[in-house]
Amino acid sequence: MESVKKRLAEFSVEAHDLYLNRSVPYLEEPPDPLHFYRDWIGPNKPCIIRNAFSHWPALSRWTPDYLREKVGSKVISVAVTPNGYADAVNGDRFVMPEERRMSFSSVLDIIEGKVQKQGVFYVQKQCSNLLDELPELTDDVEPHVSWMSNALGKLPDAVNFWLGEASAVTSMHKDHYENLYCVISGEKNFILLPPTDRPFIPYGMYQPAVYHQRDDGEFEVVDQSDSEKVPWIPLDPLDPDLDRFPQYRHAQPVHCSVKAGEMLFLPSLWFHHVQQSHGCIAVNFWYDMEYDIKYNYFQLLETLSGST
Ligand SMILES: O=C(O)CCC(=O)C(=O)O
Repeated sequence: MESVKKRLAEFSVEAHDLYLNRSVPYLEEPPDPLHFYRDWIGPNKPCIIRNAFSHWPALSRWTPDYLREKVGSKVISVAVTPNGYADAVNGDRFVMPEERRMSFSSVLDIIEGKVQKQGVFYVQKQCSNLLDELPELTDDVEPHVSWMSNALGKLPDAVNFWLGEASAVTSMHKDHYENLYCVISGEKNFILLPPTDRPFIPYGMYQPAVYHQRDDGEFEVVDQSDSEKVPWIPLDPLDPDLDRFPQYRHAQPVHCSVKAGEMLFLPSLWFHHVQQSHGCIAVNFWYDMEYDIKYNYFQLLETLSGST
């Protein structure tokens, strides 16, 4: 067991020595599909692309006034939590947000501080909430990113809209998507860890539960007793508990800030933790990854990491 652990630690060091960058590099213009595939998707390395969507009307149009006029009366799903942590470990539970149906303008009222409400509000429904819940806004962006669709030979599985308060946090996790994350206004702060750091990232099994705000305003945690336990990461990279998770000492997180007009390429299987400036608006594209040898090797790494 100790020799597997040692080899896994060397494996991560080797990845850093061979191909990983210490910070996230910038491209100053949108790439062509072949170059992007060769330099970033294939090697599974993140980068920030500038001037990739400067032609989107959303960049200048998406002010609170415009959004109120265009979609203010639309009812959308909003994640509400007591502490900003939706889909995160809380004690021995994996707690999901209360999904509340609200008009877009009432979300803006909260974000703009016109109305005070208990809890933290985050429009983060995913599963293509831009196309499904706010189709009126799609003309202000694009339904896909042509060079990425060409590079991968497919269209995105989802186009998501994100709008939230400063205290809304996305806890550390990974996805099976090649993710193009476009910040329209404000700023997003990502902590990224490569898949090769998997041996240092702790997982536990947690009972799923959801927050529910009672009539007196307090939040309670309601178990989803008919759901099986789910694997999730209990570690907070902002304040890692190294006594509990000493292996995390070896991880090499990379921090990056993605500003309005910039697009982060967040490759599949990279672990990420996300924070934002208050009222930040973003749109992202999830392209399903190829379930090729990279995925296959990662599954092996998962198994080995879990068994040490
Ligand atoms: O913006 C966020 O809060 C989270 C984004 C994310 O986790 C994703 O796109 O996979």
